[in-house]
Amino acid sequence: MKTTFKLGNVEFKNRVLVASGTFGYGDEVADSININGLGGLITKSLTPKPREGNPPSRIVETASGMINSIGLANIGVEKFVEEKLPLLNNFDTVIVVNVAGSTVEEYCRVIEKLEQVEGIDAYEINVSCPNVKEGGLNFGTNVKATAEITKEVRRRTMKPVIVKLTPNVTRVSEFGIAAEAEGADAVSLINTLVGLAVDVKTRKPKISTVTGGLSGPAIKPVALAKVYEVVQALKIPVIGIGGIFTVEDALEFLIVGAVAVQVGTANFIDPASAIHIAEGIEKYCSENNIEDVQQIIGSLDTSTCIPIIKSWL
Ligand code: RRO
Repeated sequence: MKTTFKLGNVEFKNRVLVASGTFGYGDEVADSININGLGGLITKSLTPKPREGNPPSRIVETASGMINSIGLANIGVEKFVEEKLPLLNNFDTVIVVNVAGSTVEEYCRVIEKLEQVEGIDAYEINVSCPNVKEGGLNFGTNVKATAEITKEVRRRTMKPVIVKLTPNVTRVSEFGIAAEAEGADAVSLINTLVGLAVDVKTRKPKISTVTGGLSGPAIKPVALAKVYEVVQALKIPVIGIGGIFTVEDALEFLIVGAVAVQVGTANFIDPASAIHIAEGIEKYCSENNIEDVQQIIGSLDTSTCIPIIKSWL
């Protein structure tokens, strides 16, 4: 049974990665789960300098998901290289560093620093953080800025570049097309949807920044529709993210056309979720006489449907 896939020269052992911001830098769970069972590990977003992030409350649970407003809290690229990367290099899985910044120049500084060290396989460029004033969504909701960041990052590395897209736009495929045109190797989506929760006793927002990013099972159907849209519009691979908790959830994204998936919010309940899902995909394939997971990808049968939206662009 073949479970592997490649992005550029990088081979992933299976199709299930852990999403940025839901797995720290891997060190906190390294003793309790088998990290080598992951298709890949994506770090929390790194910026040139450490960031404290937003004040509390910055996480709240909702009926079928959670809202976060972490505000890009991270240890900064230098501390990551000194203190976290050596541990990550002990693992036999693909290491993807998620990169963020307030300006194009900041993204470039992170890449330039990381290009000087060994042990990083690929980059995910976060143009989609919903919770910071500068950068983040400002880039991710502006096609030109998305193109510019992709172009500048591409000039600085030969490693695979994955651009992570926000769903908080009208037509997400326009952003995918811009990233593809500037040399991205893949896109990943969706980042969180802007959400709001209110405490009716105090009549205050439950999150210090009023709104935050909604994730979890609530967003899966939105994510599937956005992935479907982008798969139709792009030639480069699409990585699906959004409320994946079960093997079936992951299979839905693969069937719609994602080459791989990322498990996010589920890690807060069980950090081994992605490993169980990867094992479950393998089981599904062997039970259905599928020799290569690739055979499932894009196998969605719409022949009996009348698509409401036929052309996305
Ligand atoms: O740190 C955050 O608040 C955050 C980020 Br960078 C992101 O990309 N998505 C999200 O939901 N939260």
